[in-house]
Amino acid sequence: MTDRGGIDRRGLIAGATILTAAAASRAGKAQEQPVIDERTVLIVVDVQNDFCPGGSLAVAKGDEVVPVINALAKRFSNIVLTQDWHPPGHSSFASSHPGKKPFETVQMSYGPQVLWPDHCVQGTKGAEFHADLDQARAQTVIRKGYRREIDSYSGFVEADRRTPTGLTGYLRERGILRAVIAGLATDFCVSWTAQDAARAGFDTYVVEDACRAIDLEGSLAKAWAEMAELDVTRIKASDLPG
Ligand code: VGL
Ligand code: ZN
Repeated sequence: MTDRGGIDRRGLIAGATILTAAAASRAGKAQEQPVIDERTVLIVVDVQNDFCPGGSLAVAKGDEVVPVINALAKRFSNIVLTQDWHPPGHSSFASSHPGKKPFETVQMSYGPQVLWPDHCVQGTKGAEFHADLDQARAQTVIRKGYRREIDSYSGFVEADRRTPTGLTGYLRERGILRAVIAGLATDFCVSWTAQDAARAGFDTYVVEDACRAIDLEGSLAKAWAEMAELDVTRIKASDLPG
């Protein structure tokens, strides 16, 4: 790895007087590939029509992740999908805030919230998974963002940072130790999901070429920096063991 996380970690090692085994193992992790076994899950984030070209919140080249993820998924025995799933009039929609436009930020009870075009409305075509995404071997779908007043970028904890989706419990109960994450969008739902996976104690990897970003005012660089801070490892699909 040549990313910022790797450099930071080496800097930390150089400056440390005592390096614990746990810190050493974390420090080395950026060089590693995840073990893919029955204790590893692939989390496929929000590969839905509205985030693909032609959708209401289209991520540039969002559809390009589909063949990469389909190929990746063949190597995993555990696959979970997340699905952005908003009621009409959701509080993250600019249309719910008179005078506000998409991509402006407002203050919500839980903090700042970017306003979006209406997207992924429950039961609509835009909320469906991309038609070419292989769903057959997915074991569960975690829907999120279904409470009108709370958004949820993360597949684990909603934007109030309190309300769990149930995914942590589901994965823990199944004995999962490692999460490999891909999908849309790198700087919002993928990043938040990866950060929460790491916080929940899963060894967490993001497959950068199996993701595409929105990149709003530096959000992509910020997302990678925040993920690195939490020891999320940035990998490429070709880094994964065959
Ligand atoms: C997402 C903005 C709003 C995402 C979801 O999937 O990254 N972004 N809702
Ligand atoms: Zn959304």
